[in-house]
Amino acid sequence: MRNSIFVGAIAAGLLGLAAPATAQLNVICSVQADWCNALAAQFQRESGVKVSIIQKGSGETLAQLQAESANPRTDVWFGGTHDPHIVAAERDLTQAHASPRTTELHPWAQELSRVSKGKAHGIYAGILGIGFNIEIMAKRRIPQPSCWKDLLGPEYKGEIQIANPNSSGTAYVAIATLVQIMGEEQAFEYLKGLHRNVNQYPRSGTGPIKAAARGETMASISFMHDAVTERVAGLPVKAVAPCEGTGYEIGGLSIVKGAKNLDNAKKFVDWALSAPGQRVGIAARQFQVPSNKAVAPPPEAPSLFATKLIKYDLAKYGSNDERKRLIAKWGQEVNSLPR
Ligand code: S7P
Repeated sequence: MRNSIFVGAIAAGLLGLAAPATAQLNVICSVQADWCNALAAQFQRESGVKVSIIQKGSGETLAQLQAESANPRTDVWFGGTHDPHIVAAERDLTQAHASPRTTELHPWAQELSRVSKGKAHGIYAGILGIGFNIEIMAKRRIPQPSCWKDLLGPEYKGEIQIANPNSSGTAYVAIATLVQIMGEEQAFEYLKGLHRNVNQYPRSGTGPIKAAARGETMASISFMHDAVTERVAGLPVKAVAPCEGTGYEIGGLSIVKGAKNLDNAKKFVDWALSAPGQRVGIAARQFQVPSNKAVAPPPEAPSLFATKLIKYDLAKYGSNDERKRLIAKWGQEVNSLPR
């Protein structure tokens, strides 16, 4: 999706974001298209800055920022899971920004700024869960899953989707979560068992829940808020937080090092972290938990408090070496196995 809508200088000046008519901002956006489009349109309207926005998953965005690092074409990376944002910070692909909005954020979001040395800002939180198509399960008289271990049962043979961690931040959060819950050896045994039941590892983290919603797969490993998006659209899906506990993402927001439109990038980040900026996601019917304390989560959003959450080790699992090692190990020991 490439969206390039210019709203003229008439609107410029709202909220003190006035900019010259030629002002530009190039954003890569790793949330769903509705939210990306709404962000671009509203920031343009309020600031007069012409926003060019491309939607791309988290792992793919990290690869793009690396590829263009000698001559960056991107100014801001909005959304996507925390680990690749932390890796980008460590590889010096992004730059620190002391946003005046940081103190308005929940402690879990400020933790991302701390670990990334001020380069990545937390914009939302999302809980990892198991998604499933309730109609298929009811028709086959299969009990709804409630634990990670349920997905190893023979009734799930060829019925599960999880994205490919080489391209998807969601899938990497799943691997890192299982390692933190079970220990590495057990987690890889689990992933090998799961592999026998997987029908596909799609590129994008949201692909599996969309497939479950359409009845193309019975179950998925997905962020729970993405299941809510499908459900409010009228599709027969549900998601549960597994009984053994689960992990979560902190959606990141980073300014690219060497950004050609640095002042606009800073304005965008400060606006996106503000309460009005965060309400754009809610208006676009997205159900992550907003990081600004002044913004109440939408009532349908899965609650961070009602879930048995692990204390995700951002520094360890967001480090370049650990992420690379776990993804390579998954490729060699899990994805290479026959199904
Ligand atoms: O917007 C939905 C969402 O689940 O998508 C992002 C996710 O990282 C998609 O990218 P990947 O393809 O890399 O998994 C999440 O950050 C976000 O909550």
